[in-house]
Amino acid sequence: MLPSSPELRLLGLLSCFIFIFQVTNAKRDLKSACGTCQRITDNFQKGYERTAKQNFGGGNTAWEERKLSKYETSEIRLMEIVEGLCDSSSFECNQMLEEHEELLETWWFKRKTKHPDLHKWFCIDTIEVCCPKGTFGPDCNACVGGSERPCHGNGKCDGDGTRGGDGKCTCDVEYKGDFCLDCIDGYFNEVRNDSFSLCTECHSSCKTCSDGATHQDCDECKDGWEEDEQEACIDVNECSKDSPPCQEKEYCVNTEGSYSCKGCDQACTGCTGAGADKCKACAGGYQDTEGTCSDIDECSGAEPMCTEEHQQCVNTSGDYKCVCSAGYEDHDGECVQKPQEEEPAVSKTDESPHVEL
Ligand SMILES: *[C@@H]1O[C@H](CO)[C@@H](O)[C@H](O)[C@H]1NC(C)=O
Ligand SMILES: *[C@H]1O[C@@H](CO)[C@H](O)[C@@H](O)[C@@H]1NC(C)=O
Repeated sequence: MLPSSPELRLLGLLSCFIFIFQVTNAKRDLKSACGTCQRITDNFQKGYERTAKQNFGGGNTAWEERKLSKYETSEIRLMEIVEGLCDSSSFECNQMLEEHEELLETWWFKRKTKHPDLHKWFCIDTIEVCCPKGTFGPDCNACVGGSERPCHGNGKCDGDGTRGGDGKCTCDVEYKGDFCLDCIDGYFNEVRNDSFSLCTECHSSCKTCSDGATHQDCDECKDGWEEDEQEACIDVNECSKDSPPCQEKEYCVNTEGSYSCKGCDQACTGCTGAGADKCKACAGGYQDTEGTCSDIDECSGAEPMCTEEHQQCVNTSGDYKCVCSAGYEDHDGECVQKPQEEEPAVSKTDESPHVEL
C-alpha cells in the first residue's frame, strides 16, 4: 500500500531531501578528499627533497656512504617526511593520514621502486579518491571532450582528476555550449572543427560577427553603431541628429559608439561647444563683443545702479551688487557709519577679568 496520510507523505518527502543532501555532500567530499590526498603527496615530495640534503652532507668516506644509503630508505627518514605532511590545523588531512599511514609505509619499503609516482599509487590506485587527469567520478570516466583535452581545452571539467563531479564543462569566458566549442556574442570562431575551436573578439562596433574581426564582419551592430551602404558598422553621430540629445545649457560631444553632454560657458544661453565664443546667444548680463560673450560692467553705465546713500556699485560676473561704501555698514538695508573702532588692548582688559579667574 502507498503511504497516504499527510504525515507519511511529509516523511517521505523529508527523507528524499535528506538523501539528495547527502548525495551532493558526498560528491563534494569526493572532490575535497582528492585535494587532501594531492596535498599529502605534494608535501611528501617536498619532504623527500628536503631530507635528501639533510645529514651526512658532503662526506664520502665508505662509512658515510653506507650510512647515507641506509638513511635514504630508512624508517627515520620516512618519519621525518610524514611529520611534515599535514598542517596540525587540517582535520581532513590528519584524518586521512591516520587512516592510511600504514599504506605509506608499505609504499616506502615495498612499492616505491616499482611505483615511483606516489600520487598515482596512493591517491588514484589504492585509496581511490583521485582519478587520472582528464577523468572524473567513481569510475574515472573521461571528461566531456575526452581526457586528452577536457572541454576541448576551452573550459574546466567538473571533478577533473577526482572521484567526484559530473564531468560537465564550465567554459572559459569566450566560449559556451556543452562542449565549449561555441563562441559567446561578441566573439567569432577563427578556427573550428569537431574537436577544436578558437574564439576571437569581434570588432568593437559589432554586437555579433562571423568570419573576421573588422567592422565589415559584423552580423549585427552594437548600440551606437549603424550599418552604412557597404554593410559596415559605423559610429552613429548622435550630436548631428534632428533632436540633439543634450539639455539646453549643454553641448554635445560625439564619441565612438556613444556621445556625451558638457555644460556651456556661463556667458552663454545655449552653445555649440566649449568657451564664451561658442555661444548661440549671450546670457543675461553678458554682451556679444566680436563673437564672444563678455561680462557687462553694469556699474560704469551712465545711470547709477545703486541709489541709496553711501552705497557703491560692484561689478560681478553676469550681474552687479550694491554694497556699503568704506566706513559704512548695512543696518536693515541702510548704510550707516560704523562705530568708532575701540583700542583692542582696552576692550581685552574690559572683557577678560572673569575669564582669568
Ligand atoms: C582540428 O583543428 C586543429 C587545429 O587546426 C587540428 O590540429 C586538428 O587536427 C583538427 N582536427 C580535425 C579532426 O580535423
Ligand atoms: C565687469 O566689467 C567687465 C567690463 O569692464 C569686465 O570685463 C569684467 O571682467 C568685470 N567683471 C568682474 C567680475 O570683475
